[in-house]
Amino acid sequence: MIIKRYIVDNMNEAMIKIRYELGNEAVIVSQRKIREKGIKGFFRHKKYEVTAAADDKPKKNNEEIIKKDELRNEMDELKSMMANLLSKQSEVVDNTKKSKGKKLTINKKLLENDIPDEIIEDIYSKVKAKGGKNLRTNSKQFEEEVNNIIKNIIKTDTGINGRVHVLIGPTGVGKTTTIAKLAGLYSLYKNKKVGLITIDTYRIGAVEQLKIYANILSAPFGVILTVKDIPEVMKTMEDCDLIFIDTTGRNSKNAMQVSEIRQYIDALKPDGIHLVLSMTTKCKDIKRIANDYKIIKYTSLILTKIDETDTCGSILASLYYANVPVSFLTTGQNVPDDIQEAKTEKLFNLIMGAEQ
Ligand SMILES: Nc1nc2c(ncn2[C@@H]2O[C@H](COP(=O)(O)OP(=O)(O)OP(=O)(O)O)[C@@H](O)[C@H]2O)c(=O)[nH]1
Ligand SMILES: [Mg+2]
Repeated sequence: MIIKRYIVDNMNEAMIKIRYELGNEAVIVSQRKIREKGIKGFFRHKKYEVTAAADDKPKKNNEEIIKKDELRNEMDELKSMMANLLSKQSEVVDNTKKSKGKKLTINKKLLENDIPDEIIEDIYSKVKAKGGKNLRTNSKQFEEEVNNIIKNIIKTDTGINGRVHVLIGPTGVGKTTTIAKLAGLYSLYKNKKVGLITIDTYRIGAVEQLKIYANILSAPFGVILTVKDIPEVMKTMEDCDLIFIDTTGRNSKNAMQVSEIRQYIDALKPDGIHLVLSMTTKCKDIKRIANDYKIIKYTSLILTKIDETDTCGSILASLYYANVPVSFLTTGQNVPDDIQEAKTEKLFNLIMGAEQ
């Protein structure tokens, strides 16, 4: 409450001042006639002392009040316009979120399975090139087109064609174990006479490792120390239907080591050169390995350690970057059971995370 005292000549003046300073709502609390003190005051007009009161802050004048009211109205209008705009905007955001959510269904599947962005982009541009330009990425049709393109990338080979097969690849991916599995599969289940050879004399114990499997299977076994040994060792295997040759695991970044393997392969002239890749390898590394090993013209892929990974984007990456069919998958350490011929449907399900 504000209380203010005015000394005025008349009540009219008092009302103007009070309205101006305290606003329309102000009330006059008291009024009385007064004279100024002293002799001078005796000869002057009487004055009025008016006391007025108003609530809180003084409302200066009508004009200001009107302006304030106008401002308030404008503010209210603006507020309701903003609210309108915001609700429309959030509708748009909601719709975008919803469509993104749907769009993510196929995109999410690809990303969740660690399929490299580069491959996803290529698949999407292929869908568009095939006439899917106007397809929404969240539509069923778009998803079907993506699936078809992935199935087209997947190529499988019926396995072992021809007589002599070499397994190559990075260190520790499972080359020797896979040779033992293949030898077991073909000798025990397919009644083939299988011979085993190793040219891996680099790693301690590597010869022994394969020799043990050869002994278990009663398969002929040979060791190639130099390129010159090849004809002689191959002669000892003349009666074999199938010959599997193990090689030293090589870091593909070392071009010298890779070309050393190539010298042996050029001399061996095998029917199949199988690049063994572990599916626990990062897709970026798969790309590099697949490219580095291209100087040895590998004819197929053997994908190992499928059991050790939850995401099989590495399968698609291997197929995409190597551009040769997959012949076998290995799914564990058990010799010879944990191996199977590659089948498109199985690979597709693994890539899309529908199968573990
Ligand atoms: N979980 C799992 N382990 C595997 C698979 N294949 C091989 N291994 C294991 O991987 C390890 C390496 O296997 P090796 O056969 O010696 O690999 P490599 O490629 O011959 O190795 P280097 O000769 O040293 O280059 C062994 O412990 C195998 O039992 C598989 O499919 N799944
Ligand atoms: Mg080995």
